[in-house]
Amino acid sequence: MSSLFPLLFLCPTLLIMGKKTIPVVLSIAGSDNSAGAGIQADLKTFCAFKTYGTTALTCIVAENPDKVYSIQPVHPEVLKDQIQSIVAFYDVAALKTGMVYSTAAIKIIVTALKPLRLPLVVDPVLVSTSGSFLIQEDAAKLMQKDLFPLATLVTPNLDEASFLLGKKISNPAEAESAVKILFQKFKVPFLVKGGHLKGKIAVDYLCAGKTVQRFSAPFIPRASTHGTGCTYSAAITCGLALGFGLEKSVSLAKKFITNAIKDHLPLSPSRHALNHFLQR
Ligand code: PXL
Repeated sequence: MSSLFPLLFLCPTLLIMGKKTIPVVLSIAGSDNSAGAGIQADLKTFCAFKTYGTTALTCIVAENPDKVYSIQPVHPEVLKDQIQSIVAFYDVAALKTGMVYSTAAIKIIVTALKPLRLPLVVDPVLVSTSGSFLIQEDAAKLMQKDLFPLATLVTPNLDEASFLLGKKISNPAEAESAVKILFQKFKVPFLVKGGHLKGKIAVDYLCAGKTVQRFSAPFIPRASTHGTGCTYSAAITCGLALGFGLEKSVSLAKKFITNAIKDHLPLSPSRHALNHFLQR
């Protein structure tokens, strides 16, 4: 016990009775039964970061990486109970939202999260990699008005950033200027993911104040991209839950998503998936 004492003194919040506690994270998102994106991707990422992942389902999507077959929203009262059951029982360290889909879901989420004031990563999911809309039109507006103000970070890809700005982003300079405009417009930190610009390096742009920080990694061509946005935002959520600041959380998550793409899992000779087995 005496040898444990200095450790207990150094990390009082991490150690209870000599055992390290594990941060609890919550994902409020849709189910992707093909398990590359959505809640399934989030849970795999939460495991890789050694956090305890919990979920609140907004909708059930029947899909594979090629095609969305159908979307069934979860009843708003059931969504509300899922969130309440978690926050009433666990000390949630950080959370994320993914596919929210409807205005009814957004209203429930905003009402539940507002009083909690927890670190929140909002992945503004609009369209699937296969090209289907994953949000209703009025919900896309309400998400900006009511959910964005609660965010610690909003993580649009280029298409989502273009939609939020009402202007196409087609080169790195435009992506860098977009992140500044989005930060000024919504007054919360933004990470614009430039991966889809398809140069030799994939650069993401973070603006949380006056300056823009760049996060670069080699662009990996011809690899699975289904679920990269979900995985990336889940990884950032883990960083925040583990006590890292915003920049460090993004840089850890960027490393994780880059490796998950690079070391993708061959499911068959022609199909592959992100590798969530990697440790952060
Ligand atoms: O990658 C976006 C996304 C998010 N959430 C769910 C999805 C998808 C893509 O298909 O199914 C549930």
